[in-house]
Amino acid sequence: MTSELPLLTVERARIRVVELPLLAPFTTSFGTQTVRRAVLVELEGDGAAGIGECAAGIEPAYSSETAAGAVEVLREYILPAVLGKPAADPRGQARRWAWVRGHNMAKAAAEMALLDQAGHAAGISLKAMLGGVKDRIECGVSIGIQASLGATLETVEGFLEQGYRRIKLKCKPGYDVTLARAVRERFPETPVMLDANSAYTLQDVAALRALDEFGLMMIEQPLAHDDLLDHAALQGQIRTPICLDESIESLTDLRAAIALRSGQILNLKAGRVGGLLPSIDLQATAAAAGWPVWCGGMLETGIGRAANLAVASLPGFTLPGDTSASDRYFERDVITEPFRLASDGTMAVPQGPGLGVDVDRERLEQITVHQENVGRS
Ligand code: OSB
Ligand code: MG
Repeated sequence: MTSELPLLTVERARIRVVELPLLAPFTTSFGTQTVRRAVLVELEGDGAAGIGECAAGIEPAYSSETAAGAVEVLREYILPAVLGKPAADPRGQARRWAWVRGHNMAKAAAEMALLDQAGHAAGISLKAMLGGVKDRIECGVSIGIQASLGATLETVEGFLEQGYRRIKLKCKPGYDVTLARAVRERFPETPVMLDANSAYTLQDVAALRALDEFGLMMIEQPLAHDDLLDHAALQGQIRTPICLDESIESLTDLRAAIALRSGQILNLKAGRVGGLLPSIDLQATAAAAGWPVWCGGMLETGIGRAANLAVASLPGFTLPGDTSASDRYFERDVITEPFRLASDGTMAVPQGPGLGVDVDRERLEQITVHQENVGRS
């Protein structure tokens, strides 16, 4: 955190669950998603309000966290740790729930709301609070497994026409080499990568080595979420750089991955590592080790997307991320000004106070499926 942030109290806290239908189903090696269910945290105190979005999905498939679990942990432990307590800056507030083991995505949602509140109180952007250095972010797009190779190629073409600078394709055992070959033949120059979401084991090394000939930028999370040793063994046998996603839930994980050479690139998602403030340390540590970093995504609404763009403006983030425009996901986002991709494939980092987005209250009410006040409020 570069700037001094105001000491604030949290006087009121609310948890809200929203469901925003996706424009198209999103299929990975672990399942298909048709809706983004997001837990939102709304905070108020000292005349300033903040909102944060939780990355957790409906099922514990990508991570052990779920939206329903996040609601419980926020209600019972995380929000009571700060509600009505003496004023503190966001880092000080976050320390109050550090005793809670795990639940990084729930913590990150509360932290995002605190930072938004502090930004509103101080009149500074999240980008400035985090120490961001860029005003525009290069954007890639993450494409789910489609019904056919033909449909995949058409989808890729559509996104390239919009300007996206990097294509990420979800893959799984048996749907990898044919996919990479077809995309390479049709788009020989396009930066392309695959994301396996932990679908392989070391038994699959032949198929993974066969991917080497396609000049992929990287393969994301080929092996189990907790297997840094096998990732290191695999990286020793393939040329394609391994990018870690699910494996890295803390700075400790990242330091181990660097020491073991379990990969070469980091997909950084603030939710996965417990917040935006911890993300500052991870991107600096990755940069010091020569690991490029890029900002991942969890199909966030415009609220979480604003935070992703802010963190992606930090100096360690040197590759295009999964920071796609609102219209890649939703018919109508939950913010008044949806995020739009410029024809050069970049998106602007919000400059206004806090997250720098205005929530579309009418849309928010429309998509709310549950809400509750926390504590006495
Ligand atoms: O593995 O990066 C992933 C979405 C949900 C869960 C996990 C992942 C993803 C994506 C989509 O790849 C990224 C995005 O566009 O938000
Ligand atoms: Mg991934």
